[in-house]
Amino acid sequence: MQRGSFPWRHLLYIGNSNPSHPNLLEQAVHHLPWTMTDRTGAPGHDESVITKTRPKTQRPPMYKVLLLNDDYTPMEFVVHILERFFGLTHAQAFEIMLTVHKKGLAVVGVFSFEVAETKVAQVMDFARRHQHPLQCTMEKD
Ligand code: TYC
Repeated sequence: MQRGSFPWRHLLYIGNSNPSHPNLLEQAVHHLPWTMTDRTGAPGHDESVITKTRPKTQRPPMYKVLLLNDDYTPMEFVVHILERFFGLTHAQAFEIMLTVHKKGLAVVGVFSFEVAETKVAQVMDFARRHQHPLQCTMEKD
């Protein structure tokens, strides 16, 4: 684009960076003791202070949802709960139910606090409404 032939030629000129013809912006910057990003030598500048920041993102704490064994809740009821509230296939649900039955408890899933809390409440409420003593709890991962 020919810069000389437009009313906004000065803007174009400032933005142009031809090494053999330093543009207006470069010339102006050379008269400054520092730029906006380089404040070396500026009042208040202290080279002994570490100014680099490390962006630190924290992952939310996670919670295990545990299912406990008892002698009375029917196996198929537990399998149904695992399918319904934890999105497990019948085979996965059956396997976890058997683990609880044999070992006394099992981790059903790991979730954020709010999701774990909701799952525990759903299981406990469903079991209570069907008059089964099934217990479900959560603990920090
Ligand atoms: N132990 C129960 C029974 O023999 C089955 C059962 C499995 C109950 C898992 C609770 O979380 C449980 N009928």
